[in-house]
Amino acid sequence: MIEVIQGDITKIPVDAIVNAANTSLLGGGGVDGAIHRAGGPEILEDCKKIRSKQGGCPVGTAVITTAGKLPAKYVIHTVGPVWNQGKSNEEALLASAYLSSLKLAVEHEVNTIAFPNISTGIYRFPKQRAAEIAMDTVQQFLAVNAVIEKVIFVCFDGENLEIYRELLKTVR
Ligand code: AR6
Repeated sequence: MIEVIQGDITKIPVDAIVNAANTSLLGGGGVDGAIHRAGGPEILEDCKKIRSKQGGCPVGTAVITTAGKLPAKYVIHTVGPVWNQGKSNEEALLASAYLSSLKLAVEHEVNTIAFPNISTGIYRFPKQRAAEIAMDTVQQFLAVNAVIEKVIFVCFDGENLEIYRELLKTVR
């Protein structure tokens, strides 16, 4: 089941929320900043442990940490591509960010997961195309995977909300 809502992802009581992080895993602005601020220092502690093991998180991949003080159980940190006029394999990398997050969620028996609109803020990926990729990737995954029961797309801005609401009509 796919839901679309408008809101702040740090407030959503699901098994896992996804963070639009960067390769350093050390935090940043946008939704990344909001998650670390609201979740407290435990999240960064976990990120640093992962960094010392694997040296960061490549674009299109994902890692999982505690959610600290957030109502979620886990934060899945994924790194979307920086938009470069479509010249740097951005579409495949964005799909990979969603898919890697979903696979990691299943490994941790996550039944409910919330995604922000990865790469559509500071990384400037065109919102319509990003939403199509997100919706397609999630839909295809849910069709063959029974562990994840609910995926919530949490839109922060009204433009993304409208785009996702329109797309959701086409998947029903
Ligand atoms: N809840 C849900 N969505 C949010 C929230 C929130 N609290 N805050 C912002 N958004 P961005 P990116 C939306 O810029 O483009 C960071 O510095 C926002 O409106 O957070 O993937 C990282 O460290 C937009 O639709 O992520 C990276 O360096 C979406 O979240 C870089 O930004 C993604 O915007 C990643 O850039």
